Amino acid sequence: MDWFPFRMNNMFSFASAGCTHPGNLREINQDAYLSLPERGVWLVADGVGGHQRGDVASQAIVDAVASLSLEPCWENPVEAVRQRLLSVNLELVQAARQLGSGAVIGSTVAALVATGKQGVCLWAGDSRIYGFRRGRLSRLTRDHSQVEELVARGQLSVEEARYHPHANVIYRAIGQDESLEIDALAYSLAPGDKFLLCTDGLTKELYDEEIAEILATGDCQENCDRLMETALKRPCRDNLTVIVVDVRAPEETKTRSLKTIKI
Ligand SMILES: [Mn+2]
Repeated sequence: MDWFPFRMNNMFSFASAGCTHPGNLREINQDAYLSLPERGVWLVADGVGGHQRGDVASQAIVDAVASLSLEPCWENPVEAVRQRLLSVNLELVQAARQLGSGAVIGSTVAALVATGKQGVCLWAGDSRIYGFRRGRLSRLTRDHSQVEELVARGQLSVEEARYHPHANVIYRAIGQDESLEIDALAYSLAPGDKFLLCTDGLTKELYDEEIAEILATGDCQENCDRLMETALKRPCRDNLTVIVVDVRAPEETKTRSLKTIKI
């Protein structure tokens, strides 16, 4: 578990834990993730299934955003991450073009950027971010998938979407097209909040109610371990990746100790 009590541009401090696994069937893991709790940035990426080089795409996203941490400060962290995602998109589109015949080197992305009092979700594809506050789990992202569209139009139930033969079909991903729209959603942060970032490998195995029950007790490391263990006891035909973030009030201990100092 990574724990960073001191923040640079954040009003909160964060602990986070992440894990990725190929699952019970696949040999290659095309998922990747990045945790930068000292910067308030986390992301999961899921290499687009059915295409070769999905692992290259998800790792390229991780590397592009990770390289940001070399910069001493970010004026606008959300924009900094968004720009990296847009440029890695162009790089992947160009790399695929060199392979020819409509090749795609693609990956989903779901990124959480904490800045000031807000957590901002940026995403493309069907990897998800959930918020967990006072026992309630809320999905913050909306999948860019065919089945999610059908659910939104009332043509499929959530349960039908889960087992639909086209459940894996996404219409947006990094590396899919030169023009890329990255969805964004801002969520106000509060001490005690948790966030879960995950690829669809997790949500194919666990219902939201089960996820909520696991997040209800323990810290981010325990939550991350239990989510992985529970999913891996099931068929788990896909790769799966989980990051759990705990939001804490900033520098609580430091303030308390300063108050007791007497000269
Ligand atoms: Mn997947």
